[in-house]
Amino acid sequence: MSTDPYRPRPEHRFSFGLWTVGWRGNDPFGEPTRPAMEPEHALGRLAELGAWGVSLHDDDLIPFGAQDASRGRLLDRFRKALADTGLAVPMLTTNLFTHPVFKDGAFTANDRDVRRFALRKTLRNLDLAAELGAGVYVLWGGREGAETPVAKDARVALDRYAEAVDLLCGYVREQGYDIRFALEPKPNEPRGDILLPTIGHALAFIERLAHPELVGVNPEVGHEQMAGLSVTHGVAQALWAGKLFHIDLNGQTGPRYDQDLRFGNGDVKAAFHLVDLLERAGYDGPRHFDFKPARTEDEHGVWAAAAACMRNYLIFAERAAAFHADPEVAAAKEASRISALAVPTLLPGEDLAGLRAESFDPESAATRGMGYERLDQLALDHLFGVR
Ligand SMILES: [Mn+2]
Repeated sequence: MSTDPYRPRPEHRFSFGLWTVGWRGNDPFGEPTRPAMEPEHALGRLAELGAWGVSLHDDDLIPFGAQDASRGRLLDRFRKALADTGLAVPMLTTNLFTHPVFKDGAFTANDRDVRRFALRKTLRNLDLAAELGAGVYVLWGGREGAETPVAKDARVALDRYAEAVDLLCGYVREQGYDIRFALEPKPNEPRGDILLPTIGHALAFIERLAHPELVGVNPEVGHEQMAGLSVTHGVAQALWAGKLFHIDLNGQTGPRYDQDLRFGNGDVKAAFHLVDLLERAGYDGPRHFDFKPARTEDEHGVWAAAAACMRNYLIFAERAAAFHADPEVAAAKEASRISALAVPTLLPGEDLAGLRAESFDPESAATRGMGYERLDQLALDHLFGVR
């Protein structure tokens, strides 16, 4: 029995995209720096490291355009590796971005036959998701966008986007699949501008669908930060709306290209507060890492990065728990009136007439300090491990 408190175990529900540890390091300026990795090898190493699940795009396992016979062989090998390792498959998704046919989008491509092909590709992979027991199906529309406003009327593109999601929800209901969809927002890259760019856009879109109960979000840490937004506020709103179906944990340093750093690299403070939020909210979905091990690394570096994602999550969770358990923090929270925010502004039995009749001295109220500087430093002291 290991005594390392940061050792990941399956009950932590850590999962990894097959495309993350399998990323070969190719970027827009350089060729791959690592050889291809067999999915079975990836599953074996992930299970050894303490991961619980693995997620995948259809094309991660079965090359685009593969014949039925080779598809069957690859799936058999994958099913055997799942049985051998005990890994779950909590999430599947469709690759609707790599092949040049998707250069103008998939569900929102101007070419109708491309849209119909994208639907067929997704329906086929939904059947596999159901067979593998995936409860979440992620829709990342990386190519659903444009480089110029003349390319498409975004209002019409959203009609087609909603039509596609409605058709997929209808299919899942008709088949009786226990699958929910999770939209993954991203502001840009690979398109100049992508539709549903933030968590907020996606949440608003969902409410206009035929089956909003079947659709939630899959926020990615770096994607919100690319838009210069607070990922904790965005994820908190998704939780508030009952829509956090899945999450992509990684790292990013501010608005720039999509870095997909390992979780804990990049904005450490935001990562710490995000874990605190997820743990306090009782989020019980997959803790999924969508990162790219730096292309400077060989395979040892890949596994070091994967292990570090899980280790960092557990460190943040432990540090956050220590922060909340600290009596000095409790006193500081009281001084900051943190719990007072949970008291309704108008209590039951009170009315607006009573509220309007109250007297209040804004000059004296304005002199009260909030104490956030002290509270924030206490959080940092815990994060730094000096308390
Ligand atoms: Mn990303």
